[in-house]
Amino acid sequence: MALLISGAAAKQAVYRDALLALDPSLDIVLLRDGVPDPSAIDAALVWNHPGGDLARYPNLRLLIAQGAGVDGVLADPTLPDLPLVRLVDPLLTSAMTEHVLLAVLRHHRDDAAYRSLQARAEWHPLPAPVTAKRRIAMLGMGELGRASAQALAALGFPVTGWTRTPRTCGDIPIRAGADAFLPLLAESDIVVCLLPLTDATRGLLDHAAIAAMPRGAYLVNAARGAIVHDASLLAALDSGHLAGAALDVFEPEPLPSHHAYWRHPRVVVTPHIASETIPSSVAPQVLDALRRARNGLALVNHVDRRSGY
Ligand code: NDP
Ligand code: OXD
Repeated sequence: MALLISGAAAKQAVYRDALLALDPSLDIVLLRDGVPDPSAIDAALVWNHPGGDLARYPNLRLLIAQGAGVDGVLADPTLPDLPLVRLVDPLLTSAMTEHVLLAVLRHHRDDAAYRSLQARAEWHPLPAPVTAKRRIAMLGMGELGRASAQALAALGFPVTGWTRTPRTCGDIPIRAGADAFLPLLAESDIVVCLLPLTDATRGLLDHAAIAAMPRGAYLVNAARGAIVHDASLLAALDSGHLAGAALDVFEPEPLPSHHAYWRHPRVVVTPHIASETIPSSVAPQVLDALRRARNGLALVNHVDRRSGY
């Protein structure tokens, strides 16, 4: 049986090489090269897989997403009802923590203001920011949100997490459920979004949510673009209700060149680079998933398709 790999053409080969380095006996087919025998495919390692294609492999038994978020995989209406696992990787987590720290600290330490002062050669110290008074809401306290929340708390920021189900995370308080959402936003100076995109989170950061944030608050979205209602965010930035936003993810991607975010003075745009999956780092868990599925063992990081993450 063979593993099918999709995704960006060049990356398909990088995944293949990383997997073969661990197990040269693997039979691997790259989607970019065509699939001579669809019945030979029993597992697929997928990203941006062409819609409808996964329904044409009669012996497919396992889907592995090439990332942490599975919204793209689940978006295919013809996706076969098969076990889906996602990646949880220390390098993915630490890269996201770096991204979140950078975005938060850039705002917290008035970096935009100092850059424009420098551009005018003006020596003008601003009031020192008080870390202990900058309240941060971490929306999503999963693999990525927890690590970012812990790193921010270690710097002295008061961090509160938000989850779907009640959770604990050391000393970091967590509020759960829809009723806790707006009250948490109302008392947060920085909101970091690390939620999965699901039916429940699509458009969650809408006009009402953004209006609930205090005047001068800041938004960091490194989750998925469709969680934010763009027109509401732009209106809040234009009016000065929000001080700014650091956005790594958009709907659609790539962000069209005419989009207002690109040139907005209060927006920092990055091209979905907060945390990239590194094939050599995740290859052992891909192999493990494959072995488990082929031997009928319980899967790790198995996605609950009802909740969508
Ligand atoms: P996890 O599945 O580990 O965690 C998701 C968290 O979100 C959990 O705490 C979960 O709550 C919470 N959550 C889910 N739905 C809701 C809801 N309706 N209300 C409140 N809380 C909710 O995900 P990861 O931390 O691994 O990844 C998060 C997302 O980050 C990914 O789905 C992906 O979209 C994005 N991502 C972005 C990258 C980038 O480069 N920009 C890179 C990698 C991922 P509970 O604990 O109760 O289950
Ligand atoms: C992911 C991503 O979900 O890269 O892993 O966005």
